[in-house]
Amino acid sequence: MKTYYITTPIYYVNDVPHIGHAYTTIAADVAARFKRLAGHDVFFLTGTDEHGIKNLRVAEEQGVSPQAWVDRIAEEFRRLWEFLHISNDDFIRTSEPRHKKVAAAIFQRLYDQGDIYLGTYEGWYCTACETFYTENELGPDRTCPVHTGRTVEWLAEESYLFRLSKYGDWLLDHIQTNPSAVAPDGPKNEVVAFVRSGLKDIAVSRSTFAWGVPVPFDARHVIYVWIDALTNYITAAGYLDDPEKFRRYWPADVHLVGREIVRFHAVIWPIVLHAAGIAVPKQTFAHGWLTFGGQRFSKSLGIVIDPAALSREIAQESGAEVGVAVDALRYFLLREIPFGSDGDFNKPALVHRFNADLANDYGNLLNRTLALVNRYFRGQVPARGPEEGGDAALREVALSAAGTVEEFIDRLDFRGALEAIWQILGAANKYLDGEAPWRSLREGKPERAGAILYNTLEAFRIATILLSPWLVTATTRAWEQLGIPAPLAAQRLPDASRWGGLPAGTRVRPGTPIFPRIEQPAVASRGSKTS
Ligand code: ME8
Repeated sequence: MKTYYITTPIYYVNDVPHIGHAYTTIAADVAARFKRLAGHDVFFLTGTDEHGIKNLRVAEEQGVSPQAWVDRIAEEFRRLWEFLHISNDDFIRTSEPRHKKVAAAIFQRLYDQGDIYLGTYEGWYCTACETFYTENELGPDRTCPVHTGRTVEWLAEESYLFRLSKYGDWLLDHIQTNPSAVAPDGPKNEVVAFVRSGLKDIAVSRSTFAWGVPVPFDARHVIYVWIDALTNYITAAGYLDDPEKFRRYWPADVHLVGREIVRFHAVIWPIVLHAAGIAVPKQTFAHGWLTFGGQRFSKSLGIVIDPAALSREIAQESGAEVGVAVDALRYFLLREIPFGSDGDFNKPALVHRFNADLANDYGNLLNRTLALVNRYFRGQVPARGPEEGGDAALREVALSAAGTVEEFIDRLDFRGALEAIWQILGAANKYLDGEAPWRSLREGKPERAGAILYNTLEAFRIATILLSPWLVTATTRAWEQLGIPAPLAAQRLPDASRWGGLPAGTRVRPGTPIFPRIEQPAVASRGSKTS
């Protein structure tokens, strides 16, 4: 069985999660669910990055111990992921013993072989990024290049340094021979240019605070939070504790990250692994940045979107169940913004997608078809009948579109995948309108009417299986209404690649609309900006 190991960044616990964190995690979840559907043995990892000055300072501000603080916020992340239907197989916290052991072992190994040495590090440090910058990387007035307006601090301290400089040529060669090691092209070119400009050794320990993994051979230092954090990906895969598991899942297929942390993942991390004699991940994929009104999410500016509150709001405005509203958010984020590009979050655009795509194209297709089956066929799926009219064309569109979805997912092109599924729904809606089973009924041709309803439902069945990674609750409800006895969770990709899988005679169970329309004036405007 093929394996698929996908990760999200482990998030800092300096604050509660927001929609930016949810964006990455939902994307990883959809890929993980799709790969399970495709029959892969999937390992999907997320977690929290709990050490370092950034987390420590917040705990101090709150007047609690760092451990108490990180326990509290890690729990918030866990709860949010459950609410958003995230199907992670593990949740790693860097304060766990299993992880500290691995971080220390890697550090020791690099030290033993001479790749880590004691020196002094001086430079401009941004505590929000937990990273040093050179003078010419800084913004105006010595501010952080990532955190606009934030002043950096000059730090000079005794520190262990890692010989990053030794491995630049190896990395360039690695990226050249593995063209998909970093994707998409923008971040990849940025990484290559950065490595070409010459890598400097980096500080990999801190000695001015103690909230971290102690350097195993020098208790005055803790391991730099980024080295600590990156090793989470091998800890959870069983690096020290479970060699069999590690062989099975490592190297990871994809590290999904936001663009601002691509250098850590695509420069430092592969070099650390390579130096330590461990295989490097197959790909780091950097997606775009989500903004609101063109601005970064920022608590101080009052720009925060809580995905749980937003989902509840959508549920209330539409009358849909909360799980279905969560599905709409999952769908919207991955449909509206091409994955890899930046995009602005916009509620009217979400409402528009909810009504046009989910309520109309998907939900209403089911409602109107099942209503006819109920009324004219005693609630039982009619026989398929011989192919005529637009039948073969619908079948061909559905099967050929279904056949492309996995390739889109392999490229993390979620929008492309959804557009392919929408070709099926678009064709089915057009088919139902064009073939007009109500006309066949009027003309006294109930078999033909039955065949048209069969084909429509069959296209709907295929779309439902394919959509299940995005619309976790809604597709389950749709499947219940279709009445197919085998559970949706037991369906695999081949079930969406054959025509005729819907058993004639199945007793359908029409229910209330899964996506009731959101009635509000705002739906007319569609200002979502993508770039
Ligand atoms: O960087 N748009 O943690 P972090 C898109 N602990 N994605 C966003 C986003 C936004 N506005 N805001 C956050 C760290 N993200 C480190 C990672 S990994 C070994 C250590 C997502 O809490 C995106 O994935 O700052 C980004 O890279 C990540 O959250 C940063 O989370």
